[in-house]
Parts: sequence; structure tokens; C-alpha cells
Amino acid sequence: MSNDIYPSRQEQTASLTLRKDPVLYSEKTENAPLTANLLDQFEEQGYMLLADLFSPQEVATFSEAIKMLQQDDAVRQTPQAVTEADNGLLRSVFQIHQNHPLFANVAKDERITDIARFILGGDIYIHQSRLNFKPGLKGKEFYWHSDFETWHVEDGMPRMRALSCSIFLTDNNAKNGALMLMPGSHKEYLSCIGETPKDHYLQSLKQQTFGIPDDDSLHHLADKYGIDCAEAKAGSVLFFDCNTMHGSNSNITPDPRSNLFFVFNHIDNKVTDPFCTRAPRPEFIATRKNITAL
Ligand code: 6CS
Ligand code: FE
Repeated sequence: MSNDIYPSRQEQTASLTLRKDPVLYSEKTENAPLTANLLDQFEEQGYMLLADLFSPQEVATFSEAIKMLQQDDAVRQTPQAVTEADNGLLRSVFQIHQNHPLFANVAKDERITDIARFILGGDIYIHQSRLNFKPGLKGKEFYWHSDFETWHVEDGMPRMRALSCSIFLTDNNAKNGALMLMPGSHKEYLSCIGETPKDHYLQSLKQQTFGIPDDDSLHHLADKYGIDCAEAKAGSVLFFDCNTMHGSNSNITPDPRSNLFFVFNHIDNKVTDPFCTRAPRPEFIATRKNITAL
């Protein structure tokens, strides 16, 4: 691919190269919406966890809304819904910032957008939004990956200037499948082996088998950076860089784990043609047409 500074899924061997983009796109001044300590954390580890950003009342409202979605058979029939391969339970619902008034408002909430704008250094829009459900006893894992690798290859996101904001709708802990992250892994780019299959998203959003790191590279990264677990109460918010290596275990505890995700991308980093030979993924997974700055 021409002009591809982050090639992946093109070779038979994996390669680890240095990140070519900043992590923090603003100066750490006194006017920053976060303390220098938190900004350092984000820059060095590739994530930060902010406890109790949303109140218990707000979390209760969100929980009511997700219960309705989970109980609604019509939701499961929409293209935006991703169900588990084996039990048909709802795994994710995409594009909720467009299709759900309550969550559309959360997407614009300045408690999160001010932070995203600061880290990414200017105007932002939503590249992707989704709810991820991991119901008690039945919730399935998300295998290790860098989001940027997928967004670059399959969506055509040119540079690392995006981040995920995960709002915890239930308590997240090591037992119920909280997100695990490798602190510092965002500073290196790991290319993956193998080509992208046609209509890959129909499979990958249920269980990803292409665009995942090879075993040797994961051993290497885990030895080098270690693995942290984002444990916090409902209402807390995890911000993580688009290239931080992360994944999560299944949930065999009785307690559900539900999280709301917004992916903010800088307005100058809009997606182009994908960096693979496949057609772009649908708008409900990767915003291409409906780009409005928040
Ligand atoms: O393919 C994607 O865009 C998504 N897949 C994963 C496993 N994480 C990020 C994103 O939702
Ligand atoms: Fe991810």
C-alpha cells in the first residue's frame, strides 16, 4: 500500500516498530483539564483510569437503558447488534451515539470530550461507539489486540491520533472480565500476520482470529511491559490510546460487566481508503460520511 507508514497483514512474519506519532497532542499547561500526573500516566502507560466520573444516579439511568436493549428482541435483529456465536446473547451494540438519545448525550458530555480534545489536540469526532456486554456466567472474552491496527488496516485511519473512552456501567474487576492492558505497549506498533478476509467484521466482532498478534510477539510484549487490569467501580472511566495492547477474559462470575465505549478521533485524522484490499466496513462500525465535530 502506498503511503502506509503502519503496514500490517501484508507479510508472513510479524514486526515491531516504533510509534511514529505523539501520544499527547497538547502541552501540559496549567489550563489542562487533567493533572500533570494523570497526563504523564496517559503518555507513559497509554491509559488512565478516572474513578467516579459519573454519579450513581447517572449509572442507574444507563443501567435501565441497557436492560431495555438486552431484553428487546428487535435490537438483536439490527445490523448494529453483534451476538455471541454459541448462545446468541447480545455481545455489542454499535453506533449508539447516533441511534440512542440517552447515549448520544453521553457522547457529548464535556467531562469526557474536554479530556479527549486535550489529549488529541483539537476538534474531535466519534469514529466508533458501542456497548459491550459480558453477562454473568456467559460473557465471552475479547482477545489481545491493538485497536489502531484494525482501524488502520480495515477502516483506513491514517495516524495514531484517536483514543477510546470506556465508561463502566457495572463494577469492573479482575473476576468479571475487566479490561487488561499492557502499560507502555502503545509506543510500539505490532504488525499482524495474514490477510484480511472479505466481510471480516461479521466474524471479527464476535471473535477475532485475523488481525490478532502472534504468540511470540505477545510473550515478548507481556515480558517487556507486564499486564495491568483496569479495576474500578461503575461510573468510572478508562481512557486508553488507540494503540495500547489490550484484551479481556470471559465472565464466569454471576455479576455482569457492561461498558459503554466512545472512540474519539481527531478531525484531521479522518479515515481514508482502507490499508488493505477489502471494501471499507459499514458506517455503523467506522464513521466515514457522518463526520461532525463535537
Ligand atoms: O474491530 C473493531 O473496530 C473493534 N474490535 C475490537 C476487538 N476492539 C475495538 C473495536 O470495537
Ligand atoms: Fe479493543
